Amino acid sequence: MANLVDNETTALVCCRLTAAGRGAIAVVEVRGTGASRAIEDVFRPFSQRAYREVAHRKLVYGTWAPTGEDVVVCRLSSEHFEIHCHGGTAAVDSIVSSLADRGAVEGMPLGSPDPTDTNAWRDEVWRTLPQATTELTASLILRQLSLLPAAIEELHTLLQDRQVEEAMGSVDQILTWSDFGLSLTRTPSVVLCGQPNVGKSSLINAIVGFQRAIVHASAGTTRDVVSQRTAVDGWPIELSDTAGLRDAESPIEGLGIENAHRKIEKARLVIGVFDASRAWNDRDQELLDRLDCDIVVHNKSDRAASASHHAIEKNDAPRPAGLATSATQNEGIEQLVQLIANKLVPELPAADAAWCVSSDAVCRLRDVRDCLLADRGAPDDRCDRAAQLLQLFSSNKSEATTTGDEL
Ligand SMILES: Nc1nc2c(ncn2[C@@H]2O[C@H](COP(=O)(O)OP(=O)(O)O)[C@@H](O)[C@H]2O)c(=O)[nH]1
Ligand SMILES: [Mg+2]
Repeated sequence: MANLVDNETTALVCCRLTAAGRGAIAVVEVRGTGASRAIEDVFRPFSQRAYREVAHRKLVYGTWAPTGEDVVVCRLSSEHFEIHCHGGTAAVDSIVSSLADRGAVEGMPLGSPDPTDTNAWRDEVWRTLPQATTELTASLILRQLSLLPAAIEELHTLLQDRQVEEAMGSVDQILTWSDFGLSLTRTPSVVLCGQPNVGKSSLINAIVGFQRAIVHASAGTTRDVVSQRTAVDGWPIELSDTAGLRDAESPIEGLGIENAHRKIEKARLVIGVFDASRAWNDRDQELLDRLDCDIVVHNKSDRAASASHHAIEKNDAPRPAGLATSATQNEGIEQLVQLIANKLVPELPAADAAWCVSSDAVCRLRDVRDCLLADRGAPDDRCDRAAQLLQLFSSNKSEATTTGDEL
């Protein structure tokens, strides 16, 4: 993080450095002339020492007087601070509001693009950035800081030159990857399901690397949906373990199975887990047919040899294709992680492709597209209207709620 130059008079600005409600801890930055006075006014260090005596870059634990919240404050330079507080939106809102009471205006973080050079398309990207939860998604969003405004500028030139077809092509190109862009700030749900005791909880634990879900040899151990946010190959996911799908033996287990079905219905990716240590049976087949799995996993592969031998002897139905894993031996887990990542993001946009990362920007471009497509008016007029629409968003986003029809 860049520092402010001491003794330079600058506007008092505060900003939220972390995405709303995403983490356990949130960070608010305050900088500019008067920042130290504002902090000293509201921050009470537990050490009882006056805050102005604390050395730069030292973390100081104390109370935010207006709310009584515990916070940690770090002075980065004379008039530049970071306040680390509870991650919930209420704590952040109250800190921002008490800073506003002391004259701070909410702005962009230090190091963000030049605030005098306003560009709504770039600012949208910048504002979306804190919502990225992994380095990979953040770096992909960051790329659009320059690519999207450049593509919009090119589009604007095409519209001014009244090249309808080319402008249309350019809009479509940006919109093509915009669903991907929007997905970078979302966390898709990936659900593991299957019969009891096949190793679903063990697989979840092997993937996340710690004992998130209870594992036990008795069937019906997992009764509720147990979820954990993690990342596969850099892509954020919410991984959920579910109750084993069978005829419930108790009302509580029945409720867990209902929850599992609800979770499966809403999931972006469903992983069906089967037991490779047993022969493939009718119940497995019935579940496979019912679940519409994106990935089929045959777990307990460490004990698969005896099962296949048994199957040949008994002439059992052949096991369908799927990934062999052993949660207890940690085999096939990396391949499973890779497979999840490939299913979620089968293709990446070209490194120089421009796309939107916020729904506001997508809506605006769709308006521009509708404007160009309109079957009324001469092509030149449509271009002019579309250019105006683009300009409205670019110059003042808040005014840009008018539709193409209103222009
Ligand atoms: N041999 C072997 N046992 C496993 C494997 N995965 C899980 N188990 C065992 O199978 C039992 C049920 O596992 P659990 O993860 O609770 O299954 P769930 O009911 O599907 O969640 C436990 O005793 C686990 O130790 C595996 O890959 N190999
Ligand atoms: Mg379980």
